[in-house]
This record gives sequence, C-alpha cells and structure tokens, in this order.
Amino acid sequence: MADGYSFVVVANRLPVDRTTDEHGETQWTRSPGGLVSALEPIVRSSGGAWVGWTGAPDDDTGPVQIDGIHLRPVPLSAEDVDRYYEGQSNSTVWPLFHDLVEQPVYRRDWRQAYEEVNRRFAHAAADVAAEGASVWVHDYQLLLVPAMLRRLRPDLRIGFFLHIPFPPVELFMQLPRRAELLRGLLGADLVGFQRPLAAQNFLQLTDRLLGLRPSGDSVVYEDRTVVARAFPISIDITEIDRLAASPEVQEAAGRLRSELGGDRRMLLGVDRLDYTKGIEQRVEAFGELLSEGAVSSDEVVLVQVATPSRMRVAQYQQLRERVEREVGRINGEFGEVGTMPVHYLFQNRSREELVALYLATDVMLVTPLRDGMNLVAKEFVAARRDALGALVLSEFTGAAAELDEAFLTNPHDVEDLKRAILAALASPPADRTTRMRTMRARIQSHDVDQWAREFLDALGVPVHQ
Ligand code: GDG
Repeated sequence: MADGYSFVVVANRLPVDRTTDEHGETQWTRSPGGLVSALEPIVRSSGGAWVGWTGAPDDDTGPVQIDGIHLRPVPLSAEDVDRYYEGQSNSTVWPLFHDLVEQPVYRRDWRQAYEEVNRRFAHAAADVAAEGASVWVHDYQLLLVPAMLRRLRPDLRIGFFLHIPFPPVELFMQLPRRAELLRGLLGADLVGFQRPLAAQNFLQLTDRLLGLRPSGDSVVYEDRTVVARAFPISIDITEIDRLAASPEVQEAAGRLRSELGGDRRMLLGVDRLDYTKGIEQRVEAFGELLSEGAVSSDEVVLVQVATPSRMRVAQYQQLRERVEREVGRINGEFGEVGTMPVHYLFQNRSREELVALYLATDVMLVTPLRDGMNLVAKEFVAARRDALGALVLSEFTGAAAELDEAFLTNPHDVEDLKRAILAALASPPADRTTRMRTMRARIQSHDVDQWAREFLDALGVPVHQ
C-alpha cells in the first residue's frame, strides 16, 4: 500500500466515543481509560492512524479524520460485543490475567468470536498500513492480532504492548487453546509488558508450551527473533501539571475541602468500578476503622469516585451492588446529617474535577488486588506540586515498583490496609513531603512520551515529535 500510514495503533477502542446530541448531531468525545490517556498525544503528534471500535454496537461509521488522527472504525455487532468483548476479553482473559481475583468463565462460542473479531482488526490494520509501516497493537482484547497481521503483511514491523499483568505459567495453562494465544503474541517483533516478571512469564511459556529456547530477553520463533521486555507506562505529566497549576482547578479543590467540612481529613479513591481495584476491601477497611473508633466521621471522610465500567458484565453488576450496600451500611451506621463518612460517586468526572480531587485530598488510596501499572497513583503524585498529601499504594500494582516511598500495603489483608491508612494519616508533614518529593522526582524523569519512545526505539521506529 503506497499511500497508507507509516504508523498505526491498533486497540480495542478508538480514542473517542461517538454520541448524538439533542439536535441529532454526531459528537466525538475523548473516551476515559488508561490506554487513551497514554496514547492519544503520541499518535496525534506523529500524524498516524488508529484502528479500533467506536464503542457503539452495530455502528457503521466510516473512516474519519479527527484532530490530526486518521480513525479507522472496526464494526462490532451486538453479538460480537457480547461474546468477544464482554465474554472472552472481560470474563475470561481479564480475570485470569489478574490472578483469578474473580473466577474466569471459559466458553467456546466466546473464543470463536474473539478469533473472528481479532481477524477483523488484523484486516483493518493491514488495510491502512503503508509498505514497511510500524504497527503497534494494544492489550488483552487483541492477543491474536500480531500473528494474523504478520500473515497478511509480512513487510510490517509489529509491536505489541500488554497493559495488564501477564499471569504466571501455571495460571496461563488454564486457558483453552493456550498455545494459539501464545503464537498470536509471537507474531510481533517486540512484546512489551509493564513488569520484567511478566516478560519472564511469557518467555518461560514459550519453552513450556512450544518447546522454544528463550535466551536473555528474546526467543527465536519461525526464524525471527521476538524480544520480550518491560516498558513501565507513565502519564502525560504536562497535562496534569497544567491542570494542577490552573486557578480554576485550585479553587475547585478549595471548594471541595470546605464542602466536606474544613477540618476533616480527606481520603480519596478514584477507580473504574472494577473488582481488580480493591474498592470493596478499601471501603470495608474504612468501615472497620470507624467501628473500632480508630477514626471518627467528624474527623475523616472517604470520597470514592467509581467510574462506571463494563456494566453489562454480571461480575461488575454484582460488585456495584456489594459496594453500594456497604457504603449505605457505613453511612447509615456512622453518619450524621451533614457529615456522611463515605461520599460515593458512581459517575464519570472531568479531568479537571479529578485533579481538583487529587489536590484536595490528604491521603490517596490506590489499593488494587492486582493492577498492571495504575495511572491514578502516578497522576496523584504528578498533581501534588505542593509536595503534600500521602499515597497508600498496593504492592500488587506495577506502580509500586517505582513508588516505593508510598505507604505500601497488601490489600488482600484488611488489617494491613487499615494499618497503612492509619500510618498515612498519622505521618508527620515533613515525612510526607520527603516521600512525595522523592516520588515526584522519579515520575518526572519518565513520562508517557518517553515510555512510547523507548518502546518504539526498541521496535526500530523513529518518533518525530
Ligand atoms: C489499564 C490497566 C494500566 C478514571 N476515572 C475517570 C477517569 N479515569 C482515568 C484515570 C486514569 C485512567 O482513567 C485509569 O487508568 P488506570 O491505570 O488506573 O487503570 P485501567 O483503566 O484499568 O488501565 C492499568 C493502564 O491500562 C495503562 O497501561 O496502568 O494497570 O489496568 O488516567 O485518571 N478519567 C476521567 N473521568 C473519570 O471518572 N476523565
């Protein structure tokens, strides 16, 4: 293809959502989530193409150019969404790759749909990529795409990045047709992970399942060398810093503080409502601290933003019910008119509001049971130009490897979670500032542009920015 794009991103979702306003006009809004926060600025500045689903079933939107990005929608029927996305991706692969925090469901019709939709993505990418182009495929919904794309277009450089954890060998072995998924990934020239351990798990599996002989960070497969390495993702520091410096955001933070009751210390959680994020355990720990009298609702308040996510998947609906029941119980038991201990927002908030919340809080709670990286932890640290505020961080996040000055905790152990929350609340301001300064220095030297550049460098792609 002489006139295709020399850089193509392939991801389940396009970086925008298509909606129709009250006048029947089509609107495109930036979609929430880690992947988009990370990648959109890079594709825009390199004038590339993005292949993905619009987010609406049975949507036949054709290619469009938005903000310097060529968007190539991949259509999904309602049945595809049900089987490929909510089924195989989010009810099989997602829980398995997060160490079985929930029980994965294995179904043949989901697997077949997954394979068929992956093929559709591979064809769309093959269609828009120029001769010799570089294609960067993302995440667990598209594990088969690298091999499919290589078969269609052997001229391409293909990179794959997994945003979520890659499970230990014994867990991966549970997957039906596991060798096929592994071969799917081996279609790439470079397979990137959040953590070195994930890359090791992957290389070990090539030995165990395919009898290959990995050496160092690579393995030879079908006469090609496939490299597997860690590329810990980061955030757009300039964006967060600009928002945190804005007078409007600072005023909003001040308003939040006074609305919550000027003297009360504020705990904050910001997560998609997902069982991997440990929201339930966090709320439970806070409830126990209140009932034991270790904190009182006159003095401490928990604000939990739980962004709606995957709400058609049964496990997510059940989680929502459990969390809301527990929040209701705690507020009923420990609240007073005007001083509710838990402020629970099952809503999508703007970036400005999120940063205002980061600025207003005393203690940020990032306590997933398992998380590939966790961008919220990094955004919080980047927002705190005042070097105040404490971070309670789960050891089971990728971010913990870089942010070890946080108050680290094992969220599977409610006692330890309570200990970490109390330690963060009790720590002297000078201690919190020292920790925060060290974490800020570390984050600032590695932002999302650098992450992408490192990955693309390793893939052999020049980045012009
Ligand atoms: C996956 C991996 C990995 C959240 N609520 C709202 C909102 N957000 C934004 C946050 C942050 C992003 O969404 C969430 O990123 P996380 O990293 O915390 O989590 P996942 O969505 O699970 O992301 C994860 C990531 O990919 C990147 O590789 O770190 O491990 O699971 O940027 O600020 N944004 C807006 N409103 C909300 O209500 N605007």
